Amino acid sequence: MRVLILGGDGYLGWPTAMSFSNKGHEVFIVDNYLRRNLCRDLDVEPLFSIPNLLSRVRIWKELTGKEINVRLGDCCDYNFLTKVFNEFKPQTVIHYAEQPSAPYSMLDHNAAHLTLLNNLISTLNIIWAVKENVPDCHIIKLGTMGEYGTPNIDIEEGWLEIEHKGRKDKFLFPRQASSLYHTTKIQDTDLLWFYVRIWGLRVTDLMQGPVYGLSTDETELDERLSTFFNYDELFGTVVNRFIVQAVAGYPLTVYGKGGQTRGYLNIRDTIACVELSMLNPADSGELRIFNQITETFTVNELAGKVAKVGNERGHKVAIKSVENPRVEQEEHYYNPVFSGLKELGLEPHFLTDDVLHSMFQIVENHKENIARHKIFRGVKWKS
Ligand code: USQ
Repeated sequence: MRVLILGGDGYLGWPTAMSFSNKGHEVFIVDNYLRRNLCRDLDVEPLFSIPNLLSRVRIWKELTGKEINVRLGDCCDYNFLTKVFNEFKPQTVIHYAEQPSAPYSMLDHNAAHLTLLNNLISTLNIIWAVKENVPDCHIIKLGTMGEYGTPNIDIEEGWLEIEHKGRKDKFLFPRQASSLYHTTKIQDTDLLWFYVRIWGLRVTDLMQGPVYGLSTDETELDERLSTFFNYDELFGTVVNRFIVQAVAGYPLTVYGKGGQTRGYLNIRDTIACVELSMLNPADSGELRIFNQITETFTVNELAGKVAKVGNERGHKVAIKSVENPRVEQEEHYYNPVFSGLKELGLEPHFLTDDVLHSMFQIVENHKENIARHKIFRGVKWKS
């Protein structure tokens, strides 16, 4: 497959690029360092520094003999993007090129503006670049389980059949996000669905839950191939944050009552899900939606798991409920369907004690880099 990975420098993009290159796919990456620049500007750099993208692909080639092509540029720049599509003629494009943080999107007006523009214009440009250059190209879009919110009914995989006044139809499952970032993902889905209906594009929307982990087969080849590991409130996801907090002797920051339930997955499974979607593309004129999670936990359950393993390793782990800076339900029903990717062949990696121990080991190796002031800044959803 010729696969174009937009946002290929990111937490998920870089491990995906290496994995696909390793499997013999022809990989082309685009990135504009948005995430790196935001982290630097906001003083929330990851746990350890990462070579720039050009160095990463050089190291990858030295170690494996395999080539990953890179173009540095902005997906919101249509002239740049359409040229990349025209030059590379991808069979699959994977869209990771979004501002991915809910707390960042709620920081201030500038952050809200950047999130909305970046996420929607990049999606619009990809749709047009596909239509104008490679209309048969399969678009794989990273969506989020947060689009659904926490409804008091089971969450289906993307669609819902409704019977109303004796008639039936199928609609996108109701969306009700709880951050501006998550709202932009809903708007992405709407854009894609519109153009699927009008132009017959082939699209897979992956509704992903919070991802944890930092090891894949390829990152383990050499430390310089590691992915970003953020533990700050803006760009760190909750499991990664809790492990760093445990190592730093910082009480685990459970927001509010801690009954918030989400579907989680290992970074290895993100890559597997994207690959399965790529190898089994959506049909032309189809918006196919999968819920990309492997198991569900409350925040309290996650804190308990991390504390148990941390204590076994000699850390004295405390758990503390802090006032919830977000507006979200803290106790709620949560029962999502997530069978589609398993039917395609996904074999999940679960959040076992062994997985937590190996994450602890890597974080302990970089313990001296943990900056306590980065852990909590309390970005409030409403002041
Ligand atoms: N939480 C805490 N304490 C913390 C951090 C988070 O209790 O220190 C809670 C949050 O309030 C939330 C849950 O843990 O209820 C998950 O938070 P998160 O920061 O791990 O994840 P979230 O902000 O929802 O966003 C992350 C990714 C995003 C992705 C999303 C999937 O940053 O890109 O789309 O997970 S989902 O949450 O399913 O929408």
